[in-house]
Amino acid sequence: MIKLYDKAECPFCWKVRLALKHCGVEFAALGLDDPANKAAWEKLTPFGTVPVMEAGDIVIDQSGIMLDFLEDRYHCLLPQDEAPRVKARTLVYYSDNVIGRGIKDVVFEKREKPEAEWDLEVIEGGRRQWEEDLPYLADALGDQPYMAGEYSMADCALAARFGMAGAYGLNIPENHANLRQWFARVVEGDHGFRETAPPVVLEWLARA
Ligand SMILES: N[C@@H](CCC(=O)N[C@@H](CS)C(=O)NCC(=O)O)C(=O)O
Repeated sequence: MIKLYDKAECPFCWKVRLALKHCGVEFAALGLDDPANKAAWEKLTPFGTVPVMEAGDIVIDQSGIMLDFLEDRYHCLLPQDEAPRVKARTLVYYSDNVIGRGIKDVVFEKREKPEAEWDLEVIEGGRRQWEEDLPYLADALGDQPYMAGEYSMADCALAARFGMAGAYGLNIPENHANLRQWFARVVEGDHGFRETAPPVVLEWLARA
């Protein structure tokens, strides 16, 4: 059984949980709030980050390499043709390095402080950044059902980011109807979204 040292709200971790689910791989998510898990995790990574995956003798401490590992082993995360494979990987990169920046500002501001102490300028700046980073994704998606045509690692990565965005008050503006439909498809489809979501996202979905 694969072990995944993780944190519920970490988007890199959620991306991997979604990928494992999609590939039909059984795994144990080991939260670092348990001191035994934390001690085991510390020995496995020089980076000090989550997620860390243990698959038998194989230890992986970068989420992108975990996706590649699952794809290599199970052929479950990328389309067959070359162009959509490149596109899926490019969108994972965008998810890891670009779309998260506005979301992170908002999440950190809201999560770490009581509402009375929120810096509204930081939150507004994060919202603006989020909205500036969306058109690239709307163009990439176009009228396809999923980011690279069929469901792929790109959808796993972006579903986690959009889930966290929604839970912390960042909506998909109405002018991006295709992104709204894509997100609804990911949440409501058989993709393990709810089963792998952190509590804050489930609470948001229950309210919405
Ligand atoms: N390049 C790493 C980035 C992972 C990462 O930044 N994880 C964050 C949590 S979302 C982390 O562990 N930060 C340090 C910490 O939480 O102490 C990967 O893709 O796995």
